[in-house]
Amino acid sequence: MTDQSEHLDHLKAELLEIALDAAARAGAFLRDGRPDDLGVAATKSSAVDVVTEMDIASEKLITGLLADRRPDDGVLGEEGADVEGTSGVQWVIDPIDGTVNYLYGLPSWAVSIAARKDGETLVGVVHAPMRGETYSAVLGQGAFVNDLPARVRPAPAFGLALVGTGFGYLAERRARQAEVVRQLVPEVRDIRRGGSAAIDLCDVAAGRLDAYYERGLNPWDYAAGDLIAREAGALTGGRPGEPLSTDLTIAAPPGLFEALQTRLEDLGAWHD
Ligand code: LIP
Repeated sequence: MTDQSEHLDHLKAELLEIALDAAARAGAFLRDGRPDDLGVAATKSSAVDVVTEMDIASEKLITGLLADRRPDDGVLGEEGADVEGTSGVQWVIDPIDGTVNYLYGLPSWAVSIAARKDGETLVGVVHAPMRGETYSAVLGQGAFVNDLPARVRPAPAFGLALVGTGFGYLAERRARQAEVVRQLVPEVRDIRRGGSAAIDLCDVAAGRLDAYYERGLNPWDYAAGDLIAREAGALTGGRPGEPLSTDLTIAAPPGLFEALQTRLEDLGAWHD
């Protein structure tokens, strides 16, 4: 092993340990400290795009830990964290993915933390406290659910696929997304809408969904789950020939990924 690859492996191990620690601390804070009277602290793109005091507090907890452990890193967080950094490492954080679920007391929410080096995701952690599960991956080293290896379900026929998706916060986009899913639902086994992209991507990784797609996600929604899904054997991407992005995020095992990507292109799932 060269010195460079040894250094990279050491960096990956350090970033994983920090991501797991930060996600666990934020997850315990969110699970145990959720106020009974939790309300909406602010809205963003629309009246239903909400932020709670716990989103903000969770991001502050995570960024504080990162600043202590790796002060020269960059940070991008959903609730405003935006630090350039000088180390080449950037943390991408969703302090609560599934905020509306958390607000309503539904269990499907997670803390999502990814670490990128020069634009490539090296480490992804998605911690789902109400499931008692932590999904993790290190580039080139596989994906795990807690301590067990995660592997995608073998690709089924298109008509037997259980497909996850989600909807944005703007009424016009939701109407368009509903039109896409209206055409898709009779063509597949069924649709699931869990409310957390990070968990949906990890469910593909764990074989609990055959596929997932969504338009309108932000990097903090998919950064960690994308790596976890890929390390579990999924293909991820957007429109044909494009990486996943806000335009369109798709994850599925080979064989199903291509069929779903083609169908979504035909349905215009990549535009409002
Ligand atoms: C959510 C995503 C979900 C999407 C929601 C929302 P948030 O992220 O995880 O897949 O359908 O509209 O964007 O806002 O809870 O961090």
